[in-house]
Amino acid sequence: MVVAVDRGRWGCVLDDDPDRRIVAMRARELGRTPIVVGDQVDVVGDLTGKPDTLARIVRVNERRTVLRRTADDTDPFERIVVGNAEQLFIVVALADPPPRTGFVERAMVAAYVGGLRPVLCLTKRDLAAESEFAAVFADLDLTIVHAGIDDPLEPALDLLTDRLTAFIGHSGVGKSTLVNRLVPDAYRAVGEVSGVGKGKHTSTQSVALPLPGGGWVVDTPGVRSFGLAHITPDDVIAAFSDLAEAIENCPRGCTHLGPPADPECALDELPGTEQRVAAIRRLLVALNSNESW
Ligand SMILES: Nc1nc2c(ncn2[C@@H]2O[C@H](COP(=O)(O)OP(=O)(O)O)[C@@H](O)[C@H]2O)c(=O)[nH]1
Ligand SMILES: [Mg+2]
Ligand SMILES: [Zn+2]
Repeated sequence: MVVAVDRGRWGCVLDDDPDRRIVAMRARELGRTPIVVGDQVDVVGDLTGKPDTLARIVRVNERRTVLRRTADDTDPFERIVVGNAEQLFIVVALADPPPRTGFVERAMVAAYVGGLRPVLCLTKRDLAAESEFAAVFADLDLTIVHAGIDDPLEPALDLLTDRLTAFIGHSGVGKSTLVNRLVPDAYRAVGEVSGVGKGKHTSTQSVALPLPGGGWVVDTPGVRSFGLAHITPDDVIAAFSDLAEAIENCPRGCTHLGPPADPECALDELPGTEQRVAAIRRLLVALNSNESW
C-alpha cells in the first residue's frame, strides 16, 4: 500500500511485512498514471527497505473507492486524493471556526460518489453546544462521532480500527490535534495553517499513518479546496440505492431538484420518502453552490 507521496517517490508498506517501509519510483511503462496514498500497487526490485534503495511500482490495482476533487467547480481536471479509503471523516468544529453545513454537504457528496462512508467528526464541544447543527443531516446515512480534546477516543476508534479512513477539514478545526491523539508518534503540527506559501517543511501531501490498534488514517493537509466539477446530480442520486432506479423515469435533463425547476422529477412520486428526498436535494443544492471550501 502506498502510504506517502513525495516528488516522484512513493513510500510503500508491504502486505507480508507492514513494518518494512520501502521507497519506490514509478516504472516507465506506467507513464503518468496517478499513484496516490491508499493505492494497492505491485512492486519489484530491491524491497529490503534499506537506505538508498529504490523499488519500482509496476502496477496499480483497481481502486475499490476513489476520493476525488477538482481545484474548483469549473476546473476540468480531477485529481485523486486518496484511493481505497473506506470512510471519510469530515472533521468539523462546533465553534472557532463556526461549522458550515455547506462544507459537510459537499464532503458527503464527494464521499458517496467515491464509494466512501461519510462520518461527521465533531470537535470543540467544550466551546459550543451541538444545537441544531447535526440535526440537519438526520435523514441521511451519516454517522456522527465526537472527538474533541475533552471527548474519549473510544467511539472514534470503534469506527477507525482496521479500516483506511481519510480525514478532511478546514484549517483550525482540530484535525492535527485529533490525529496526534490517535497516532501518538504522528507529530502532526498543531495550530499551523496548511497549504500554499508556507515554509517548505509544511506538508501539503497526504500521508497514511498507522493506528496502533490496526487500520490507517490518511491526513490530507493540502486539501483546502474541494471542487466537485466532476460530479453530476445523477452521480449523487446513483449513490443512494433506494432512489437510483426511480430517476430512470425522470424527463431528460432533470436535475432532480423538484418543482419549480423540475416539476416532473420522479423523486416526487416515491411514497414515504419526502424527508429523505428533501435531504438529498440539499446535497444537490450544495453540489451546485459553486462554493469553495
Ligand atoms: N477548545 C478546543 N480546542 C481545540 C480542540 N481541538 C483542537 N483545539 C485547538 O484548536 C487549534 C487548532 O488545532 P489543530 O489541530 O492545529 O487544527 P487543524 O488545523 O485542523 O489541524 C489548536 O489551538 C488546538 O489546541 C477542542 O476539542 N476544543
Ligand atoms: Mg493541521
Ligand atoms: Zn429527477
